[in-house]
Amino acid sequence: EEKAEMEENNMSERIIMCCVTYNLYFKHQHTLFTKEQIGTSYEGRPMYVLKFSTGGDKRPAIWVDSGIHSREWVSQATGVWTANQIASDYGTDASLTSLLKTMDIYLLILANPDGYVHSHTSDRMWRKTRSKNPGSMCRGVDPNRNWDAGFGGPGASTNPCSDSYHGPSPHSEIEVKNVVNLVKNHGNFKSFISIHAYSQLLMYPYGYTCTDALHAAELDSVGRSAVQKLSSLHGTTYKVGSICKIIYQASGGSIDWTYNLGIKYSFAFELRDTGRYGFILPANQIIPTASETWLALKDIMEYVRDH
Ligand code: ING
Ligand code: ZN
Repeated sequence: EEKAEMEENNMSERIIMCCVTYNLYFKHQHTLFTKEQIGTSYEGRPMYVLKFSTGGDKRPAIWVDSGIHSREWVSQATGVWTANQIASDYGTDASLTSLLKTMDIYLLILANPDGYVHSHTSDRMWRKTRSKNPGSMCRGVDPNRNWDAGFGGPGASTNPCSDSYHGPSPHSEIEVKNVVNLVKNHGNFKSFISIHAYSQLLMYPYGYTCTDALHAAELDSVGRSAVQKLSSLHGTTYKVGSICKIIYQASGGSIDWTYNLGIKYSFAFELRDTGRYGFILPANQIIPTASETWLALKDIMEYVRDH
């Protein structure tokens, strides 16, 4: 009976993106989200972004991506969980509902689909894209060293066999280019959040330099508020700081590029854990990780809405 009622009242859409299939259910009559193709990957997989919107035209928006590094599996899993959470919380969660009255949320769950497939089929520790490197036997470019922000500087490798190979030129990777095109065409992103694992960090620009970003103090306080919310659920502790100061110098990262483009609230998460399991995080930590992260995401989104 309950099931019949669900089918009657709820709209749903089945989303299939290479190895990820999920159903989003939502309890209201208008369409809360659309699935937009932003391009295809190197190996030809369609790349879809979910756009959560209640109307308007290019409303101020928040970007969230997961899975830019394929082996960081809790990232993609958190992306899927978050999509479902937005769809089911809309209309009941006051904060999310008010946010979606004035802003849109874009969610790219699989920022590196070819790598993700490869990490399932051949090499669990695969991080990069799967593009061919002319003159080398090694494949792939680090999609988080490929952005046009300090490109080719410290913390990126010139060696195609390295896990942090920056690639032949900025935005050489089609997966990166697809996001660059969408962000530039849209022109109204207020926040850009990229989800990695692991280390339990919430980071802001810069990665390519240890010099403070203009808004470092504000970003630090937004970050500290967000991780306080995150910790309130299961007691997970996070550190907050600039990429360069808190993890390592890394050039060509996505959030440095978006920050320099003018998207002030650019952040990157490193989800659980701190290294006990690392990339091979046990499945029973997926939902606790995603749910605590959601509290931080919502806190950032509320701040962005109000500023
Ligand atoms: N960490 C990130 C990396 O690409 C990072 C850290 C984030 C660097 C944002 C630059 C910009 O190395 C992981 N785990 O991939
Ligand atoms: Zn990563």
